[in-house]
Amino acid sequence: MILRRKYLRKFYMMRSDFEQTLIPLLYSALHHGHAPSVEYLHGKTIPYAEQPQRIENIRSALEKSGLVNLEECGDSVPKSAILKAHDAGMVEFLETASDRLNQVMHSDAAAYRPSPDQNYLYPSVFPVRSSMNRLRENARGPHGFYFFDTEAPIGRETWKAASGAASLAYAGAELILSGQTHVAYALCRPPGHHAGIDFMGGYCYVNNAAIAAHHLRAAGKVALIDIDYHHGNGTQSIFWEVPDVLFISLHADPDTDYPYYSGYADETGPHGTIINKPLPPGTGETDYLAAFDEVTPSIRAFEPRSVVVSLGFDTYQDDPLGTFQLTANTYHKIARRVAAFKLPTLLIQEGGYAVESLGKLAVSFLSGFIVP
Ligand code: Q9C
Ligand code: ZN
Repeated sequence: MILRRKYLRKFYMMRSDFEQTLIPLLYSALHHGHAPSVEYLHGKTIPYAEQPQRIENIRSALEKSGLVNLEECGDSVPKSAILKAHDAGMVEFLETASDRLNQVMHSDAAAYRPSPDQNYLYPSVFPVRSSMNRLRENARGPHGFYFFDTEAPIGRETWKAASGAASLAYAGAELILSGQTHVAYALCRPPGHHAGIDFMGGYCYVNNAAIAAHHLRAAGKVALIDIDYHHGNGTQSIFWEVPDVLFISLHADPDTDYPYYSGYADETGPHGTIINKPLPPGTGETDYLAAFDEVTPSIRAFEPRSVVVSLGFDTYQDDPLGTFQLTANTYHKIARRVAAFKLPTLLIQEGGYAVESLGKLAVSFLSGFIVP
């Protein structure tokens, strides 16, 4: 990202109380290259919920709100920063599968494609690592090795989009490390929190929040607060053994909700730096904020030097994937709580599928960081 000095002087003059006038909004048009049309549910195809318009609606609402200053970024994340969060084999698989899509879609390619006009590779057979763990270089299997579900199809531009999203997260961390801002919002798409060390799924390929948090470790301990509706299983895997990153996730109970096989309260990690708060289906504002307030003392006690928020809006009452009943105003209240830490804070876009409402939810959230 290129920072213009004039612009920095103009917009990022810090106020002593850690609040500021305009929040940098990091955006890249690269996300448009990644747009699968369908996902699979119970043997049928349904429209792919994670669509480009999500980000465009958030961007236009925030621009109209006057809360942000848009900063367009290119694909600038160093490979070494991605490799702090991910297995090199997985990253190479993603990159080369995107580059060589027609070749990897071999003779039974049709079996992996929803329709002939959709050039996306859908994985279909997944190894249980303990007993199925061979991936030979020339293997022409069903592309499932690095996946845990069918919901992260790979198209020709998927790597570019994912790497573009990671670039926004990385650029946001850079802005914070350089002291030029105390709050930044990275409009990442595709999202990242289901992408783990060596697995992808749930619309996620590269873990944007984890890449940012790894970078922010340079300035000290990091608290990564995941408020997406779904458990951040990928982020949890990446920081499981990392003692200077506290991972806190509030999400729908895995007994009833995706990703089902992680996110229980007894998953605390070898250093006690993982905090999972599973919440029952239908959770509303009062119970949600009470759960948030319960984890606040642990966050303060950890004494982080910065905060990353995995910001999903699929906890909204009208979200088609979630069951929670948060209102637009709830996001303002959550943001006030995050702002109250008075720490440099990087917001990373995760899920949220009530496409027409996302703009107002983002405006409500960001308004919590602005002094009235
Ligand atoms: N029947 C994010 O919000 N669909 N990913 C679950 C279960 C996958 C959500 C369908 C939801 C993934 C970033
Ligand atoms: Zn989600």
